[in-house]
Amino acid sequence: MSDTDTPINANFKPRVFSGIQPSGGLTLGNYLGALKRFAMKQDEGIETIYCLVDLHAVTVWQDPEALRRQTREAAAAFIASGVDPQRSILFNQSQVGAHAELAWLLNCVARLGWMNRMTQFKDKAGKNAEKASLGLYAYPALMAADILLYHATMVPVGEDQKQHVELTRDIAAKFNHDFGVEFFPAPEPLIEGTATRVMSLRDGTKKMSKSDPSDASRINLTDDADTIAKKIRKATTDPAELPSEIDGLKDRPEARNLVNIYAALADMTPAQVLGEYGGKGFGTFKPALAELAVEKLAPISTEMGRLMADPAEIDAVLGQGANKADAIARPIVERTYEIMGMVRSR
Ligand code: AQP
Repeated sequence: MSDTDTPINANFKPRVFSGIQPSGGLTLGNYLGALKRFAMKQDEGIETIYCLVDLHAVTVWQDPEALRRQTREAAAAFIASGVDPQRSILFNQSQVGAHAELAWLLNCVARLGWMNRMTQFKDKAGKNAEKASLGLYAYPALMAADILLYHATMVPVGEDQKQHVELTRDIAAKFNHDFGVEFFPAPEPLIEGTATRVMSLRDGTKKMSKSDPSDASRINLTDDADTIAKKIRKATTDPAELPSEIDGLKDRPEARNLVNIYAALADMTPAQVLGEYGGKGFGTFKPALAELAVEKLAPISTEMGRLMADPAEIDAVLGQGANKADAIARPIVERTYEIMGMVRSR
């Protein structure tokens, strides 16, 4: 590779990168906060790169067979949600070795003080941080590598990932400063829409999460119509009617969550939803939400089922995506080695 292949002081072209951990079945939160928006970015004609971040998933223990199945299922969820592997690059992280390589280099740029401020580590490690894996602690530096490896400029994420994208900007800036280059861009977190933080159906103060021990807390993309309707019917709510104005949702996290979910699924604003349902009780609103959720999610779960019937085809898609990702990533990691002073002679 010559020094000129990946120029320093490049003008960075718009490029989207984002990922999802295949650490369980994907949820409505992943769909509204990530997948739906991933497909929209692709449809806007921007170059889009999407990754099933299996190296992130193993920062907590994963059953190997389950991880393989979940990775294929997550790939099916991407495709069923409108991510087209012909127009977006779709692959799983471990098939492109440059992710782990750049992560190591960036581990040496990131500062311990920065990592100590990451709230996701504190949340996930809990009271037993001494027993957490070193990988869980270094997770944000691997995420920085995922993004910077493609010189991505935009990262669509849910609210919970904002701090990690900001850390990525700090790591990029420090690298550029330390080596006197303009090699890495400062990627922007894209946190848009009404569903940037979908909450648990059992507790409106907790994020809906695929690893929540309670299955009733979330809607899985593989849930059938009856299960979706039942979970919405049983969702925790207060006894009051829905207000007519947004202000009336303050201090009512569960009601706000269901209104936001409705708005995001129907492509409406929460104010429009309240315009329709203000003054009505949950006895009316929940069945309407259940019907809407089934209408939007059933085609996705049906398509996922169809795709999952042919795992070899999913693996082929991921392999082709990995080749395309590698073609972008390899020159960038090679250039990073060179900038840092490592001899590259083969
Ligand atoms: N509840 C949510 N609301 C909105 N967006 C969400 N995302 C996740 N949950 C919600 C967004 O989905 C993308 C992928 O996230 P991830 O699976 O890589 O990790 P996570 O954020 O830690 O999601 P989970 O479901 O909570 O995973 P586990 O339980 O394995 O830790 C991100 O853009 C995220 O913001």
